[in-house]
Amino acid sequence: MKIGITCYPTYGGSGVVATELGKELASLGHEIHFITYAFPHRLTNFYENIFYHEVELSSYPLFEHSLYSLALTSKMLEVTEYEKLDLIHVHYAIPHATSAFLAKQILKKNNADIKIITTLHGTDITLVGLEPSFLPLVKFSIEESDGVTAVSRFLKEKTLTNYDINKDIKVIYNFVDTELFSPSKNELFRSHIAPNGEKVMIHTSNFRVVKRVSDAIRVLNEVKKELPAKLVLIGDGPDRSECERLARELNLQKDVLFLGKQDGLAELLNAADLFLMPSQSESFGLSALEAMSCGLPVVSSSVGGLPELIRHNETGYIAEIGDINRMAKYSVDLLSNDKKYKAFSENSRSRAVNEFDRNVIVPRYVDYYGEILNK
Ligand code: GMT
Repeated sequence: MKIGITCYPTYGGSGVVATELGKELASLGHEIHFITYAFPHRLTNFYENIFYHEVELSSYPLFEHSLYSLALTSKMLEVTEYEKLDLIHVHYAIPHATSAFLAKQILKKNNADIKIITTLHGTDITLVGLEPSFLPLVKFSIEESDGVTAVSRFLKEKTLTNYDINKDIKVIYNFVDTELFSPSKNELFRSHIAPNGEKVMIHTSNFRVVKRVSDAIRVLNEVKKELPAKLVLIGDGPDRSECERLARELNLQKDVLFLGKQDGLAELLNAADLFLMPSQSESFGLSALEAMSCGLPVVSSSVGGLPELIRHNETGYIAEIGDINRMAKYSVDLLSNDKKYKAFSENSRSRAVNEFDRNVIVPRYVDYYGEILNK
């Protein structure tokens, strides 16, 4: 198949899923064309059958604001016509699904066709898409897509009810490369961050308010009352300064390590014991899956699709959103009981390998493409 992929190419789970999917599809022999405004950051090597088409933004003086959605449509049209694409798979509804719809209409006028598949990832449905000005547009773009997938049952249900949509939405969970994200203790980094044998908790995110990173810091504060511990925070974003302020206020500046944006995530996860995900909204939780694949149990909030990923009392623990004391109690419970910790760690790894490995999930996308193309 010849497949166009559009996504947000820089940091963020939807871009990671889209790029890793493109790499997997290419390794299965499909021809992949990324149509985005920047080079996807997870495309680290040269791949024979992966092509990149940059969406160019014109800077005509009259256009005070960038016309990205229209520029994207134009690029989709150009690539579809010249590369003879079979389908375009857009990740994150806004504005990608709308741009793709427009491209499809223009192609129709020229007696050509393209199938559009939209994957819903999270805040495109639960936050931004619900803004009154966007809602009708998002609803329309979903309804007009030839195929729609959602990354959890939770997100599918939210879409159907919040947008009053009557459409078949296929749930395809996030996936992970369990060979890359595999347990392999990183003693060197660990000795650097926890020189006195402290337990290490870790969290990675884009530091948006919905991630509630400050809860992770408060959890550390409680855990430290029971055992020596450190917290590693990876990523950057709008809430980081507030988190740094909180760490100072709680006198935790030596115990919370802000590492900023990092590559080599698997190595960093392997220097930690436990992953914290206290989010306010999380349609799946890709970063928690990557941690589980490295054998880290997860302590999370009970929101969104997290209960579809994390098995309470088996691969980790789930607490009410904002319930710092309970999250801390669960963390201490795991970090102070070697036998229990080992069992949870093995369960996490097995669940990642058996249920969410790339070889389990990617064929579901391929089958779905076939289904939509044959419709
Ligand atoms: O929806 C977002 O906030 C953006 C998106 C991203 O690009 O980071 O994240 C979502 O997509 C991921 C991949 O499918 C999911 O694993 C995340 O749970 C989801 N984030 C939220 O729902 C907050």
